[in-house]
Amino acid sequence: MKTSFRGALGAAALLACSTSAFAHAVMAVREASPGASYRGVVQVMHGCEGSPTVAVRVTIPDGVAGARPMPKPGWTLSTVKGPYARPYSNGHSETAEGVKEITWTGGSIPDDAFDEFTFQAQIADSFEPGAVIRFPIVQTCAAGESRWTEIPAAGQDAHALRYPAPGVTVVAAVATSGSDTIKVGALTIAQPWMRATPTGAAVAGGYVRITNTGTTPDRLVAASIPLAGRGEVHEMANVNGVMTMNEVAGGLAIPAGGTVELKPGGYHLMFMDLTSGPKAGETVRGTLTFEKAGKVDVAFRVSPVGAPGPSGGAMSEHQHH
Ligand SMILES: [Cu+2]
Repeated sequence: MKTSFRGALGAAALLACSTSAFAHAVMAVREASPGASYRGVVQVMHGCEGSPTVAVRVTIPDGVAGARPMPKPGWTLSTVKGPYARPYSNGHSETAEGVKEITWTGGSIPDDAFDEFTFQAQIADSFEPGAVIRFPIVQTCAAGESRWTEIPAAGQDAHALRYPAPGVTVVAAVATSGSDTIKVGALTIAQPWMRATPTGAAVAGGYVRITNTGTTPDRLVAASIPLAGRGEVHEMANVNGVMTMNEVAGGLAIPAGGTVELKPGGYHLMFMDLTSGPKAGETVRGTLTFEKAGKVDVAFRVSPVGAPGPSGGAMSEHQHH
């Protein structure tokens, strides 16, 4: 009896799994944070019962602002703009309307192939962690259409729906594992820090560990702090026995599934034209800019002048190009 009971449970679990495997269109990045940018990746898993996919339309729900689609070779992009349910504020200005719908048409994805459609947007800071933001998606095929547009009623389980709109779960911008860790989409940005600079120093180095838990690479393309006129992403190189550093051309790649550590003697952020030096014990707010994840606000903890970093070395020993 016990064995057959287990067998019945297994069959039920299999059924539940096959329902999600049946989904034709999903959102690849399943988490978003209030007040942060969100990279939406609509994944088209297959066509409509043998027919190729020829159009993909995603509805941008309330609370998601500033949506910008990524053009896709071979596809024509169109957007529908409209008023937001509530004006969106990014702290500097308010926006009352924007893109509410994005459509890619004109291409063709064979039924047995897979493809992705990308957009970027800002998540309103009014969302509470645990909330689910649903993005209705309509997939049009040469023959037929799949409408992943059903929104569960309050308290209703989305699994009870036949064609639920793909959901993205809101998670707190600062992870509970440590106050120095920030999650933005697929990126985890851990322990931003810098060293206090000697009096009169014109440059300061910044360090951080970045992990990409997603399936697509990203790039760290810029960094800034209010104390510095400009910031760059640098790499160290040993040229004829002399350590030199240069800006990383095109930005620092953060590979899918990989971790990149910026540390003394290696990749680092270089803040130049300092108007005043960072002082030990203070926290310097700054912004990292990623090609896909967008702008991320971070806080660099400042260690004493020459403090040993994770692997030693001091910026002042290095020549600058
Ligand atoms: Cu440098």
